[in-house]
Amino acid sequence: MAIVAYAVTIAFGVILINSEIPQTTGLLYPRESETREVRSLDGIWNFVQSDQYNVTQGIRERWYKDDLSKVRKTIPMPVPASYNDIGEDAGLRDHVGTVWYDRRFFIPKYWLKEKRVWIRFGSVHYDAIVWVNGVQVVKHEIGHLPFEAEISNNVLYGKENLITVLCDNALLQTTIPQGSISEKPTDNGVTLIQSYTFDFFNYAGIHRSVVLYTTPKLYIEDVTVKTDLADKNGSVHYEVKVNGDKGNWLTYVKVNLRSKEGDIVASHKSGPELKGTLKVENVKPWWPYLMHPEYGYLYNLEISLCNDEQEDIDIYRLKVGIRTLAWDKSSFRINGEKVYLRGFGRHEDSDIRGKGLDLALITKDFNLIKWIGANAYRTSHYPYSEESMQFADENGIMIIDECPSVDTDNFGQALLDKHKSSIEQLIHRDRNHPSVVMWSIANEPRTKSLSADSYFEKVANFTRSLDPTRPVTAALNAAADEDKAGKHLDIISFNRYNGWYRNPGRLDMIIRNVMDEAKLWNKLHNKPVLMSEYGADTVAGLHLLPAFIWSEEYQATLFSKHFKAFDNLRKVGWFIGEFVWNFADFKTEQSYTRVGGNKKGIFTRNRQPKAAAHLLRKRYFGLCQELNSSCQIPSDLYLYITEREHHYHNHTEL
Ligand code: BDP
Repeated sequence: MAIVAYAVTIAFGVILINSEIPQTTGLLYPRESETREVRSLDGIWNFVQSDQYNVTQGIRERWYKDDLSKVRKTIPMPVPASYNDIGEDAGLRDHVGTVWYDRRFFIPKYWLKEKRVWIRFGSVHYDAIVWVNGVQVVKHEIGHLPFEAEISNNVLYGKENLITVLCDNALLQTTIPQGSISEKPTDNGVTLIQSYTFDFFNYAGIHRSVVLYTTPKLYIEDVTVKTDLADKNGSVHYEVKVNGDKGNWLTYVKVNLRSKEGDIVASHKSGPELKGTLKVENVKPWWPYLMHPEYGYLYNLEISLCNDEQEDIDIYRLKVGIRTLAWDKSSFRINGEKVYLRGFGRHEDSDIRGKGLDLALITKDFNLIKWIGANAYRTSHYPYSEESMQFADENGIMIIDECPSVDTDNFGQALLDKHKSSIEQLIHRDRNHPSVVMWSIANEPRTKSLSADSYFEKVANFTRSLDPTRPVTAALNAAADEDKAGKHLDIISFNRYNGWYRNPGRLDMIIRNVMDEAKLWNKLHNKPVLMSEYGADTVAGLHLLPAFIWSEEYQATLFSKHFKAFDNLRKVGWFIGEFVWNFADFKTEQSYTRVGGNKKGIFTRNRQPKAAAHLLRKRYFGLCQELNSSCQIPSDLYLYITEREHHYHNHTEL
């Protein structure tokens, strides 16, 4: 936004806790209830690109005061979707700077009398200003995170209301993630080029759903849930915040916890402090996929706001998984049992829609994750949609939840504030999800300098201060003995491309290198270690024997070398997980190292398996069978896995 020179974002619904970091309030996932309505504004909007050398023109000329079509020729643009791949024009794909969206909507009369009306965006990348009927209602910076505004006083009955959104994709040295913009001569004059070091396409636009929703005038603004387990008993500690005029009445909440079947298993009536604990006998804990026959068990927490005069002033429901997390120098435990994480780094990415929310894609991806026997993934390199977090809860998939900091460098106060803000917003959004088992505060930050040392100390401590119930990690890639951030983390994650960027073609150097590096990280920090990225670009259908880089054979062999290293490391105790890079092929900026994008997926971009996917499936179900007594393996894998088991127990060399 430096081009546009917008002021620091302090969105509606955000107050300052100290001079730097805004504290998010509200933003509960919009759910219908007896007291709330949700209306989607998804669909086709009108869209205009600004002139890259005149990005403030629309603001100066107040394009938000009336339909965009009155000032410019608009094109239809789907919401949610990235705008980049919708057209046939490289100018749209590579646009740098601002774009405008608008559409109109009606509201029913009773909304104005009885309700508060809200507008909520699941995410707009990278930052946004929103006007309703020509009045600015919210500004928000940092993609992949939701924001909202109350618009009760901005909407009208008896007229089609206008909503206008300005979105800017410009990344600078003080944005999260960072980028830079430079001017380059072209055949026709000059142009602005956006550069960034991270390895995924800087898709932009209204990426997730836009909804109007209503709450009562006095409403449940926020709910925080923490859970505990002791023997067969579970506890759910809840805390509710309300907003609005309480009058002279004493306000309290009635809370019911319902089983999956809908039966009330615990109830509580709070005092005026609106918090309390529900005790659940014979609890069904939330377990990761394949760790228990009934994995991903969720209760339904039903909160009803009442006062002495009126019941059910507002009702909000939230799914709750009861589980505990614990970690020490050598293990990571869930419900007291050691966990070995097996999964992926991923991207929100697909053909045409880019990073736009796509429920068909999310559903397919979770089906593939379960097909392959994974139990975890990292939301590399930014927060994923709220809908996918709900899927993870339901399916028992553990999430390492990453903020949008990638390749962080040039550390300064402005960057630190924004980095902290991205973590604050992420934790606010995701703290109630049982699937979230770790916070990742960065991917491949440049951590060799002293300034990185104090920067990451602050970021890690800030994260812990907001949520001490989950460990803090970061996907590191500096050499272990040069890195200055690892000591501030609870769990060490490291990315390394043995046999690819390092010693390409040398499949015979992988096992030793992976083991040596993991051991060094552990020796230096005495903390659990996991490998958060390894892999090889692979063109689906390219077969070369003996294995040669870019072929399916090479990816599969590189994986099996890593598996051997991981099996050796698992025996020493503190090695707690393996994550393939990447789940699926994805789009990047143009470069001669990328054939139509990054091809390290084990699935193609349209989610078809490469040979390595079948191998990984055997690996992940094999691990499951070895580590979890209740693991059910698919019948087509039975023979292979029983043989592997036999092999594992008879070969114990380190
Ligand atoms: C790692 C990055 C990841 C890249 C990957 C690669 O964390 O974002 O996509 O390398 O180059 O360094 O494939």
